[in-house]
Amino acid sequence: MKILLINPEVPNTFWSLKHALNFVSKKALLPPLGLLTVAAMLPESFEKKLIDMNVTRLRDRHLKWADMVFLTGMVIQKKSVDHIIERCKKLNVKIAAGGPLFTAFPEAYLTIDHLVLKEAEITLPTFLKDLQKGCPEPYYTTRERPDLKETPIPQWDLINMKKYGLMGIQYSRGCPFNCDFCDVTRLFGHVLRTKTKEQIIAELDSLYAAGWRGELFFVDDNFIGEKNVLKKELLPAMIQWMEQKNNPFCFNTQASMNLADDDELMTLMVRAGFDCVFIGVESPDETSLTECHKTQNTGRDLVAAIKKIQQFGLQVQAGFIVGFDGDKPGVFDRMINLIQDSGVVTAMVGLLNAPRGTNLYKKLMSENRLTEPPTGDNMDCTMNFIPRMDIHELLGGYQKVLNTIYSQKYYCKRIKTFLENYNFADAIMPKVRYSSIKAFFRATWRIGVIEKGKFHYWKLILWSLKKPRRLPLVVRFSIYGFHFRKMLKSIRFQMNELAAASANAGNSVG
Ligand code: B12
Ligand code: SF4
Repeated sequence: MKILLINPEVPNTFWSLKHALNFVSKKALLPPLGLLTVAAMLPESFEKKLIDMNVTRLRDRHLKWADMVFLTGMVIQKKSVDHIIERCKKLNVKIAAGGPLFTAFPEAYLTIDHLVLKEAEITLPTFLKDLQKGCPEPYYTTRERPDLKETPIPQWDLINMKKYGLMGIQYSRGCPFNCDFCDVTRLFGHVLRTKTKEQIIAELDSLYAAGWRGELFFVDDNFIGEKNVLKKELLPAMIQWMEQKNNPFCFNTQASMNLADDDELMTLMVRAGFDCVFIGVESPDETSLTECHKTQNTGRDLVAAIKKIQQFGLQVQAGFIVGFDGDKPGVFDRMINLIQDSGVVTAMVGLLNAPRGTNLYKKLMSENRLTEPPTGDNMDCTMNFIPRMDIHELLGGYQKVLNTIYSQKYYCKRIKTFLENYNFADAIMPKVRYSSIKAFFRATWRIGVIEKGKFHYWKLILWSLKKPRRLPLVVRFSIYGFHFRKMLKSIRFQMNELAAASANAGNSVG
């Protein structure tokens, strides 16, 4: 049987880093790890091809080759998903679809031949059995959550690694916390399920053998959900592996703020090669943090906690949200101060949205405040509910935060704040490669010669030369900044349209 696995196109967003990837001649940030994992679960007798539409064009000849298309998707890929479904229908190619979009909105895709929902480790084997018997059902789902000990190594040979900025690896699923806007716990549960250290070492070996060097993203939603196992088992094994192989990788991941409370864990993570963590900081205000049950962030000095993590050798990227019921007009300035003072260079500020099934969604439904389904992009100026704050005030404040933190002046100031606090001593830094040198020259031309405000770039470069270890990070941040400024331009445009639309429709935003 011939299976064509398709990852639909993702629009250009703050998270896609598309403008930044151009500097290093990469097409996409990460490969579709879900599809690569699913591919590895298929029988060996199946022929497989994978088209990631973010790096390769999907042609009719690809579809005609296939006996069945295996389609994945996030909500943000909806437009491309709809287009693929239409093309498959025209060419009479059957589809089996799975992944977060279909699991969250199955009723919107009942015309698809086979929905294989939730985690494939459970639903896929039943589907495959039925398929081989010649009687596959239209709908497969489960209430169970699989043990990750059975999850295979992703099938790397289906992609061209050179097209991607990072490779992905997954250690755990689930998160013990209960933030009310987050659908990770609805998708993957509160009980953390992990792979064994042997599985992770085998995955590292497989990536190494496939020729990958450089950055690896642990895609876990909260890598530190089970600290003791990390400290006793996984991290020591990774430290040993990295030493043996002469540090071929550096790692980044997502973690909760309580990382700052555990010096031993931070030390071990840095020794293992972690140099960056993404943390959901969300809000400078205790009331808003309490409102959304972000208990791990309450009752602490957030700036001090972030700085402490940086001092251990981990860059902190962070997510922030405005639009909580408890947000007062002063929240915007407090958020700018928090971001600037803590030196979070990559700060992702979004408008609150309520994904379906979350506690926030249920609360808003009971208050009759839900509008349209979320678009899946928390930075496209849409909300799927009516906020408490006046919409113009909220959008104006949001715009002010974005305009300020991504302005060259504030952005460069933040880079300095971060680098002055960051401990390089123990960090395993990404090795300088040919592509980094090329990126430096491209950045110098694009940001240092062509772009407005170039003196900020040159000031920063000259400043970094006092301590040359800072230079690669300064160049990298400058390239990210270029992407953020480009995205901001399109957001401004959407903002204006949205403000006009909401003026016509009273206070609601959809
Ligand atoms: C890595 C990641 C990214 C990466 C890239 C993802 C990529 N190229 O695949 C980056 C950082 C770019 C990213 C970005 C975003 N992401 Co993201 N991301 C993740 C994350 C953390 C891990 C995904 C992953 O690799 N998992 C590991 C694999 C093995 O699991 P999986 O993909 O779920 O696949 C399993 C099943 O779903 C299923 N399956 C998947 N596909 C298929 C297909 C078939 C045919 C079958 C049978 C089964 C199947 O089987 C697999 C094995 O069990 C998830 C959260 C999570 N825990 O999954 C969020 C998540 C997928 N992201 C999400 C969102 C919202 C975003 C953003 C839109 C955020 C934003 N607000 O802007 C952006 C935008 C995208 C962009 N412009 O690039 C949401 C999606 C929600 C939804 N219902 O669609 C998630 C679930 C997190 C969340 N709850 O908020 N993301
Ligand atoms: S800590 Fe992160 S992953 Fe866990 S529930 Fe909160 S937002 Fe979701």
